[in-house]
Amino acid sequence: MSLNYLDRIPNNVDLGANRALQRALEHWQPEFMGWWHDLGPSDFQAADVYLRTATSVDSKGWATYGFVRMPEYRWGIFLAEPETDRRIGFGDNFGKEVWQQIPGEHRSTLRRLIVTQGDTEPASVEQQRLLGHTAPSLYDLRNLFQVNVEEGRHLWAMVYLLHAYFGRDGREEAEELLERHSGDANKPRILSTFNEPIRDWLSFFMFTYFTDRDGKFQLKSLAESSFDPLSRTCKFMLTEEAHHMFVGDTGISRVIKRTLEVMQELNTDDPVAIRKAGAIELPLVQKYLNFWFSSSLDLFGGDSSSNAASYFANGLKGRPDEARFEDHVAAGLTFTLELPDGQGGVTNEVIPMRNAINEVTRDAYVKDCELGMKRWNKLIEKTGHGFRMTLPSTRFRRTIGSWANVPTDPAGNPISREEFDAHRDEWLPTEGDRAYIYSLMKGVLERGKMAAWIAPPERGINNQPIDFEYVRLA
Ligand code: BYC
Repeated sequence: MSLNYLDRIPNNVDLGANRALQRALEHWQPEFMGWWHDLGPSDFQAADVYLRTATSVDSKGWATYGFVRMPEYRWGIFLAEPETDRRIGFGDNFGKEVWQQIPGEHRSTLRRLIVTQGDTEPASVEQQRLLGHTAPSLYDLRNLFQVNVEEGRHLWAMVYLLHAYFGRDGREEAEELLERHSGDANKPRILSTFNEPIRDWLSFFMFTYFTDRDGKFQLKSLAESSFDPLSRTCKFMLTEEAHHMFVGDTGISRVIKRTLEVMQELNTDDPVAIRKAGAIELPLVQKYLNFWFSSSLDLFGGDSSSNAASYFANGLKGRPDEARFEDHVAAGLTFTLELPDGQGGVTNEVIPMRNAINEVTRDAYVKDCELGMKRWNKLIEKTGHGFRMTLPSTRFRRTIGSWANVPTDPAGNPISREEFDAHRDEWLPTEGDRAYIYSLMKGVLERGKMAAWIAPPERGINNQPIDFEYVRLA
């Protein structure tokens, strides 16, 4: 299924055959470009960036690399290949044919899910828009822009669905996706994490590790949808998403690696000495991790959710990798939640499995997050230092679900508000910590150079050397 790059909007959905849809999307295109210009990466629009562009939806060899100016990136509509005789994989309609059109009774719910997904994509670009100026190297600058253009493409993916399947309402929602803005007091983005500012690269790496990984799990759940165009759209988005998490994973590894080098050179783990040498002490990396992990956990919604139960029952949104479960109907199953008992303790509550789908997804996410800890701790272990990176408990610093606003320590033990406040600065970045991280953020945009707070990557992009001129500044 080849991608048509001759059309104004590249696509593999035979857009040219549906003139009305094509016209509507061509009308939205300049609005998107206006948004990109105003709220996309600040400056660098005239720079030539070594970007990958999708050329096929096959998982092998699906992209080419070349120098592109960001405004000339070909944002397009690409769906994974249709699966022959695909059947509904879960819920009350298990085994029936998937839908190529939306059943009327599910229209508003599906629209809401697609809008929520779509809203996060431009939000992340807005959050990251100033980072280019403080990139630690040209390699990192290129990765930032790769992530940004692809989040822009993911917005296109959702806007296509809105335009193609939701008529006038969908077109209005597509406009509003460009009208809400991250952190805007009057028109904020829908989900909490996407209104958090990202002013430094440590936060960027944490965001791409933890928040993009929520994206992975949400897309996996939506890829199970009975609404086949949504499923195919999300499948291809997942192919692109992998690089974003790679940026986070390797970014955090490189920060830790550099800190370990400094600790070895100075033979100390004294934060003052490490900061003096311009690196980031490991407990501070842990505080940033605590912040972004807990914020990203909220993105899975409440632990007991009737919304999630009805998405599942109706086949709109499943569990990630539904095939790995034995019972795809999950009607009689239960799940045991650990809840605060309101008196400083913990109590168990058994709820129907379908109501616990958000929790099941969150559990899978937490397991995936743990893989990074293992890798990073291996790096630390090798140098003989005793510090270990750990994921805080899923109860820690939550604002959504049963543990919302229940003070706990990072291990998840309920504590008093006073105790939490007394320890807060040990667990989460302080203003002073943020100011220190911010003081390190000075753009290093000379070819082959790297900021002192981060180690070089192990390899370059697409077999290019690390000191390749990944961005040719104008
Ligand atoms: N902030 O039943 P509940 C990505 C709302 S990231 C604010 O507990 P439900 C990306 C909820 O909307 C992936 N509000 O939860 C990453 C509901 O509101 P209403 C994005 C929140 O509905 C990096 C109420 O609380 N994709 O792709 O089961 C860069 C009660 O809801 C939050 C999706 O999220 C929150 N954190 O699940 C770029 C997939 N959490 O209805 C991109 C689509 C919950 O009472 N979205 N609420 O007004 C969904 O599947 C669901 O909407 C959620 C919530 C999983 C988010």
